[in-house]
Amino acid sequence: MSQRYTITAALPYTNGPIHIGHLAGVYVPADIYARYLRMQGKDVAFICGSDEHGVPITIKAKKEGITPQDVVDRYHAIIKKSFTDFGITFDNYSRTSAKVHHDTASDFFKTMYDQGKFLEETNQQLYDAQANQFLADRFVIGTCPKCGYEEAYGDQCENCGTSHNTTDLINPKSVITGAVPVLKETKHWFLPLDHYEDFFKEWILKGHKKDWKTNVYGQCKSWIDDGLRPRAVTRDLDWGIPVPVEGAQGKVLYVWFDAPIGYISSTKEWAAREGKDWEPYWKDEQTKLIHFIGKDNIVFHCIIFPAMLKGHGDYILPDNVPANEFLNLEGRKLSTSKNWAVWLHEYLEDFPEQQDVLRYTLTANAPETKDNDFTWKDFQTRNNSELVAIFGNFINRVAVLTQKYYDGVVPQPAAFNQVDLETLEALRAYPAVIGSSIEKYRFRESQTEFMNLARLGNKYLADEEPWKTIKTDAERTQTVMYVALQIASALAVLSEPFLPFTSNKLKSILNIDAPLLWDDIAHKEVLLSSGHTINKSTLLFSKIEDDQIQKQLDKLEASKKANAAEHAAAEAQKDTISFEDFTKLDLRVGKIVAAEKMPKTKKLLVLQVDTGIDTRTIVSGIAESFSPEDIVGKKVTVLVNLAPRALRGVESQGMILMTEDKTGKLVFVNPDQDGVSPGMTIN
Ligand code: B3M
Ligand code: ZN
Repeated sequence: MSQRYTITAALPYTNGPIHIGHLAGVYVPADIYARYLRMQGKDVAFICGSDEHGVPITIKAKKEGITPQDVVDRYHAIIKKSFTDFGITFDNYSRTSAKVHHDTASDFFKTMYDQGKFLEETNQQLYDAQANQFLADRFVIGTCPKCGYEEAYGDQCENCGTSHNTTDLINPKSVITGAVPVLKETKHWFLPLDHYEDFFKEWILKGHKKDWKTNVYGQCKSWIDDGLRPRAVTRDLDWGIPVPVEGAQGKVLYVWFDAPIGYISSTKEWAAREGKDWEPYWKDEQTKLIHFIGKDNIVFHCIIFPAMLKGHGDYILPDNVPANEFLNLEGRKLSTSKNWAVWLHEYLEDFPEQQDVLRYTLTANAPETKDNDFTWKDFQTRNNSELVAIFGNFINRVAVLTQKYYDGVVPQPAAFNQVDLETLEALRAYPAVIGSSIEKYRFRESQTEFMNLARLGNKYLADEEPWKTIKTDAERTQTVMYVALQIASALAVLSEPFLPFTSNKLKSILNIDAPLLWDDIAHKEVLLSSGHTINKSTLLFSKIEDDQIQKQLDKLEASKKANAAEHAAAEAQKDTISFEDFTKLDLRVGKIVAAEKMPKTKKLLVLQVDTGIDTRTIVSGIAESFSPEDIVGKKVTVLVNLAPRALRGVESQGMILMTEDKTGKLVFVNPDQDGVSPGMTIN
């Protein structure tokens, strides 16, 4: 029996399409891994599906005046198509609104409930009295109790990754109405994580989990060291899976309780379709369960879901959880709501049939050990200088010369010289080298090794120069072309996990139709036999031009602007003030007559401002948006009677009124200019 693997990839929320961050962090690495294992002849179930419950979906539905089901139907279709388009080879892609999932999650809860694995507690939860609704999870934002981030969600802080209860938030605010929530009693079921502390110490801290990635192990350790607390696994909401016990009307399972069970239900759906038994994939101790996720999902996959699996009792635990850090885009955090993203469906409109270029760039820059940046310039360079210039160039030369010299027939080699033997020997080492990096979840490294094989081919041809020897030494040329064709066919096979579309193209150029396994490259005496005929060459990759890149940068610029305008309206109004309060402010037009950087600071400029009353010093935190020479001579709005205060030893005698567009750029208050829109706060 070959080793069995259950590979899961985080179930994407169906409240929007997916972007490059999703692909880079989760789906491409998971797909490389799954494809590689299949090529190793392993028994693989690669499982995913849409996560269709949870508050963000209901918020989106409310905003658009449609039902949550409408929202999930729309995005489930778009997301599923993106995965297919990018060659992500899930064995099954399900959805958590499917009946099999509702049944599986209900049963799971019921089994734990019947075994007394939950605490039932009535306590106070945040309630929005205006909206008549409890504020679960993302219905509330406030200050993170751990890191102080002011826009933390009720269930999790996106800044530090901590997951908490809504009542832990400092200064909570309802997302629905903006109201300050009140406390109201309600009953819920809690998973007593504290009861599992010893288990986690044993399993993660003392166990073999030290071989988990350091970011993953570190987060788990910090959680366990902080002490685990009970977590509510039910919610007062009307969208989700009804809590399947008496006295739970109007309550549903917490989305993070039902979603990971989605992996199990998706496996069931797959097995039923394929006529297989799903149970060994989740219950046989020999099966390796691997969860591919982003770093914000670590606690759910390493603590909460394992506690559920353990509490339930029938299931295996994850062998590894190779979570990635985040990908940024052109220096900024990717964001669905701010439309700061490269959407997969849009990418394909602009770069049709160039899925592999994106897969390649995302793997080359994968945020494996730290957050990483995607830039369009780098994308272009990776394509033009690596895929086109190295891999594509090598294949093109091999294919064209084989056609030209031998009418496409693989020639008979003569005796191999030392270089040939070393080259063939080096070639045979690649499957193990690439594979070993993949097995360690080091996908960047594995792809670099793969490209080293293409480099090897390129160098071999450049050194042996068959285009020269053809004039003088027919036998030598045959040998060189034969060796080069062996390298080309190894590339066709070993590229499959990374560049699946290219792999297919190359296999068809080389006319390879027998499925070659990974290790065949190391062990088969001959990969492409003499006498075999290859097909006409087509280019594997094409150059990406500057104007194509500029178009993408322009798109991002436009989204910055649109977003600034949209965001402006969002901030809630402050408390009403009296007219008297207002007249206390002495606002004047001033003119900046001199400006210089405050030494040893990044943000501060020291300005001399002519206020009409006097020329005074004002220290302003605008140095990251303006340089001194940009602003001398500018007329600005000044609050002149603000109490003076010393900044870095310089007394500031007033304040220049500024606003900030959503891209973080400060602008002077002059409402009639680009980038300024209604609702922006002046301060
Ligand atoms: N739906 C993905 C996210 O946090 C979340 C994953 C569920 S995996 C069970 O974007
Ligand atoms: Zn935080």
